[in-house]
Amino acid sequence: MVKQIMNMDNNIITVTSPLLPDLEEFHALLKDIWDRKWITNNGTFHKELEKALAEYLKVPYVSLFTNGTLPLITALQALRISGEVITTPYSFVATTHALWWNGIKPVFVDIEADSGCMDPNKIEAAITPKTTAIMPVHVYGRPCNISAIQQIADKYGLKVIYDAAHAFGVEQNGKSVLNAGDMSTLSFHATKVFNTVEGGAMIMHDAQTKQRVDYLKNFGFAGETEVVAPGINSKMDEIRSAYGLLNLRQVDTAIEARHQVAIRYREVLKDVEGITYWNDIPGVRHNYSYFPIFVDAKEYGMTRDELYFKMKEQNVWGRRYFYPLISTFSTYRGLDSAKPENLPVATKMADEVICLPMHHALTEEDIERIINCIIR
Ligand code: T4K
Repeated sequence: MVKQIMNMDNNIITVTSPLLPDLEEFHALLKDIWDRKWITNNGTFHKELEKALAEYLKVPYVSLFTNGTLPLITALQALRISGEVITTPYSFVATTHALWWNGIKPVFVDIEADSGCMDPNKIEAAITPKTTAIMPVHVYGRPCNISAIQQIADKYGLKVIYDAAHAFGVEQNGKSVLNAGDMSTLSFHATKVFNTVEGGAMIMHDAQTKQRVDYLKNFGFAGETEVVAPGINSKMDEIRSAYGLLNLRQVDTAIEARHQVAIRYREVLKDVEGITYWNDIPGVRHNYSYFPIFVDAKEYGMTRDELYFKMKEQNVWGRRYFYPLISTFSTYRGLDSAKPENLPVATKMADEVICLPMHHALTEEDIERIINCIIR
């Protein structure tokens, strides 16, 4: 309640702001839905959005979901993953929860300091006879070391499921990172570069797998009377599909606006001692979904939390994504792999990070206010 009241204060700059379709255009599509009286279960707009997304994202098949957590849970079901899965502690908690909901033991490995993604050099030591898959995250939309991860997966006969919740539209050397591994999943939550209010998707390589996933997200129904698996209900409805179709038309403009914000931040922050950030990677089409900075308390003269709360006092609401590490939460901290000494890079990153406000609607004035909180 408090949060809601505070959010209405226009003076607050939040970490993100949703990309909203034009209301009149949305109304026109709602009228179509009202006329058709077909409001969910693989309707016209649902089919159109799957097709449009496959084209935009340069991927062969897309299956829409009702959020970004259920495709993770369903991908593990579809590939019949069990036992242990190697994953990263540096993510949103949904990544690891998806394993837990499938009765799978997460095995955490450390991350790379220059990307925040799973460190491929740490994977082999974590493999046991029970390991069946690797679940990395393209965190903040920065691509994982896809080829190194695939080499290990091939050597040990493991599946790879990418949590690509942050990687909408990210490409490396002209190819979508969403084609990597056996499957990738996306989140279309309000806070993402491309949103359908709530929503998500799974990307797969072949029609047969799409068919199976489409059964799984519809209770396992493979026809009117046949149920082939204990599926779940995670279908996207027509209203959010229509909203998504409209947002897809403006997402490139939004990504370019985010890019300009990143350029401004980098121009100024390069001269601030004790604050570091990442540059763009040559050959990568970034989506600028987040702008993490890292605070070296000694050099900067202030801890990350001191800066975070100082910003908050001035109504600049960055976020400490991803602090605390997933491995420190009560569900997971008892695992051997969750020990902080196993995860030194992730522990340090979680202690130093602040994601600065980053969205398409930030004004020059907003950016000045944000920067002025950081430069002393
Ligand atoms: N995997 C990864 C790697 C993920 O990051 C996520 C989700 C998932 C899987 C699961 O996908 P979903 O099942 O969620 O589709 C947010 C999001 O709820 C979550 O989707 C996201 N990752 C995570 C990183 O962040 P919160 O609790 O930090 O969001 P919240 O409500 O505090 O919003 C942040 C700011 O955004 C607000 O201060 C203001 C702004 N905002 C937010 C909403 C919801 C708006 O301006 N309007 C809005 O409607 O979790």
